[in-house]
Amino acid sequence: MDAMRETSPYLIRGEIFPRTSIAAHIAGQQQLLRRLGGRYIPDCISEQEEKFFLRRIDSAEWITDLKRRVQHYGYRYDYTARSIVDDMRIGDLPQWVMPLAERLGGAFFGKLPQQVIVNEYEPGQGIAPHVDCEPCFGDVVVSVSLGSTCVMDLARRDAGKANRVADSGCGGDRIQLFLEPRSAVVLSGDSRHRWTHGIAPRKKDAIGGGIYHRRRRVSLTFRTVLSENRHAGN
Ligand SMILES: O=C(O)CCC(=O)C(=O)O
Repeated sequence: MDAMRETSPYLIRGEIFPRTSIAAHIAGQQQLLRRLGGRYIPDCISEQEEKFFLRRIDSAEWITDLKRRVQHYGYRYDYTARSIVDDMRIGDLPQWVMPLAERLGGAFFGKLPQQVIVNEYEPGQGIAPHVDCEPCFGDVVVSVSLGSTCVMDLARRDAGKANRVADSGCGGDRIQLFLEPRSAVVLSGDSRHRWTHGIAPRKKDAIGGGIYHRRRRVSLTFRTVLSENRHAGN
């Protein structure tokens, strides 16, 4: 994070917050996530790419059976059965997402991811805490944020009721990740398998000393798909 970013105010929808506190939060979450085998990468894509992806996504058809709208590429996913079978293969990923899929493939997956799910969250919408289907998907999951900030909650899977906030050694039970537009969060290792991730259905997030009003956020989640006819037991 450069000096500009540390000291200049953070302007979101006309509200100004000091950079320092949210910058400190982000630096902390980067360390915590690394200890759990994950990564947080600010500015993983450019503003131009963000606009381009949003245009492509908005010109495609949405699936509307969930509380939030989604689009599936590569493979469909059955949220009820929590399974992926070979006949759910739609085809190759679309051309518009390939340059990013190749970049993420090289950096994090060691191969080309085969599935992208687009999630759209209007302010007040979220996603329940979950661990991505383990028999369906590989060990790395990468989510790229477009359009808005939001807080993603990570919670230790076997956490009791105490719900202690994570300390610097990850001794706690939950971590709040501040996801910025154009950032990527990489869930791998413990953060993929031993911690749940979810987004509370809120219109604003209080974090790092500021209040961040959510706007429409669209995420692109990249996964590799494990072999056919696997069914999740969780
Ligand atoms: O919106 C996100 O960044 C996370 C999406 C997610 O967890 C999922 O699709 O399972």
